[in-house]
Formats: sequence, C-alpha cells, structure tokens
Amino acid sequence: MKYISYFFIAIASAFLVILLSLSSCSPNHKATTNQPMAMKDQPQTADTTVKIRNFKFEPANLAIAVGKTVQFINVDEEPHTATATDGTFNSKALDTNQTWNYTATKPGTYPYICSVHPFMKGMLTVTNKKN
Ligand SMILES: [Cu+2]
Repeated sequence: MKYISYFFIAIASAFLVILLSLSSCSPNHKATTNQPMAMKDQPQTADTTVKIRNFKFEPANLAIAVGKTVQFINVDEEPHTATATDGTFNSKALDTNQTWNYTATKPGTYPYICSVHPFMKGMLTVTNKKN
C-alpha cells in the first residue's frame, strides 16, 4: 500500500514538473517567433526569378506581391531585355548570365517584351496580397 502511494506521488510530481515547464515555455516561444517577423523586410534579395532562355521568359506569366523582388537572368548567348510595354520597368540589355532585379511597387498587370526581340512576351502581375 505504501509503495503504491509513493508511486502516485512520484507520477503526480513528474506531471506537475512537465506542466510547469510547458506553461513557462510557451511565452518564450512567442517571443522567439516574433523576432523573425520584425526582421522580415530585408531589402535587395530576389523573391523569385524569371529565366530568359531560348528567346522565352520562364515563367512567361508571373504574379508577385507588392514589395517583392523579381530577378531576371539572361542565360542565352543573345542579349535580352525585360521591358514593360507601359514603361514601368526596363532592364536594358542583359548579357549572358547577367541579372537584373525589379521590386514591384504598384499593383497591376504589366505585359513586357524583350526590346531586342519584341516577339518575346511576358506578363508580370503585381498583387496586393502579401505572399
Ligand atoms: Cu531578346
């Protein structure tokens, strides 16, 4: 009988210790997950990439959120540009493996071409969503 009660006390105290450590841990978890949120808006890193290959934009249709950055990279031997038909952005000629970043500032749909090869067409959609 004595052994059983000791056993129960041991179990109960172990349970209490677990409960206490769990409850004291949860506010700490919140604090640590809040920190990366505050440091989220890091500038100059591309969020997504458009490859210019075989006289095509890949992907030809891309949607990004306002504030996000798309990087164009030309992997062709020919020079290419990413030039919005309404003049919103213009990469100028990109040589082989040259990159150019564009950070979206205004929601809308922006058809673009390569000004060297105007048959090359792409579409950049800028959304309000925070993707
Ligand atoms: Cu081109």
